[in-house]
Amino acid sequence: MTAPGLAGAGMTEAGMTEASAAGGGAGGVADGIGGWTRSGFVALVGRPNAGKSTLTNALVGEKVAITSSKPETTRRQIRGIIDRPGYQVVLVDTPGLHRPRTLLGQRLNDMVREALADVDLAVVCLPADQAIGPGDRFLLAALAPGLARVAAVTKTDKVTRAALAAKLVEVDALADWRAVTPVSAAGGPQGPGVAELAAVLGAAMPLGPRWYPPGQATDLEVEDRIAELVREAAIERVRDELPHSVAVVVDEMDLPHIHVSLYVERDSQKGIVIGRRGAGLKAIGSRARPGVEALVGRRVFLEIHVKVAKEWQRDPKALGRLGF
Ligand SMILES: Nc1nc2c(ncn2[C@@H]2O[C@H](COP(=O)(O)OP(=O)(O)OP(=O)(O)O)[C@@H](O)[C@H]2O)c(=O)[nH]1
Ligand SMILES: [Mg+2]
Repeated sequence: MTAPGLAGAGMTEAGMTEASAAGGGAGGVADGIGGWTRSGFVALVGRPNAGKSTLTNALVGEKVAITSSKPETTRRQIRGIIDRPGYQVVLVDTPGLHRPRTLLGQRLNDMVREALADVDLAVVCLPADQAIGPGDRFLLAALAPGLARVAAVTKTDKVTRAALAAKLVEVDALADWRAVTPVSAAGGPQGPGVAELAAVLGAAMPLGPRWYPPGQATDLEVEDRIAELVREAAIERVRDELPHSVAVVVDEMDLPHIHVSLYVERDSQKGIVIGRRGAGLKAIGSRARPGVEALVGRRVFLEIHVKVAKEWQRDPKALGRLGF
């Protein structure tokens, strides 16, 4: 996951000359001492619904990851870039680590482990309004012993000050943290603790180049971001197991027309998504469109076709076709 040209994460000052000779990095924009800044990779991990993607967006200052009240929303590693004077932190938002029920679930957990193998630091997200459970302990045990870790106690707006104070004490005792930071990301970049957390991460990074040019918020292609926005809109409309059954692919961008396939796993689900006289599908399009239009900078027509890919969450071939 690290950028080419350097030996990997955790570069030291002693390695600077050699790294510099190996040539820059994607951005090539430098500041700080000798043209170097603090920069590195940080994985956001935690159980499903812990607030990882909401926090990623708040830290980046732009929506790069979709979010929802339903667990297991994130299905890939999503890089979100914090770029500030003196540092650049490449956040890697990950799927929630969970007990897998399907092949997809196993692959999502594998993605979390892969992300953790290649970062300078892990931010462990622990919701303030939830008790610390076996899932959190499992995750902590899975972190490599030498990996620096910061606890983000998320959703602090959901608890009283007294409950938050008790939670911070409890979290502090859980591991050898670089920092334990309370944060409320629902309000975006201005949310309590967001700027403080960004500064903690920036200061914890090794010296290095900017990996991404200023202004780039994510590594995702625009097609992938559109597919995710459509999936977010679909997840919002459906219940029970159906959010997990939805997968979205952008087939073609022929602006202003964008052709999108929305996959479900069974015929019965197809009917639910389309709704009476297409009302469900129309609602998904209306909900997704503003975000898509903001992304491509013009009016668009989202042409969403609902298709069935039988039991795709359990089928290795179908998973491959859908990019897992
Ligand atoms: N009140 C409040 N809600 C929050 C906050 N952060 C996240 N949420 C809500 O918590 C839910 C889950 O947020 P996500 O950011 O999607 O959580 P996640 O950890 O990325 O979830 P997965 O991708 O499924 O693992 C959403 O309904 C968010 O709106 C917060 O600071 N305050
Ligand atoms: Mg997420």
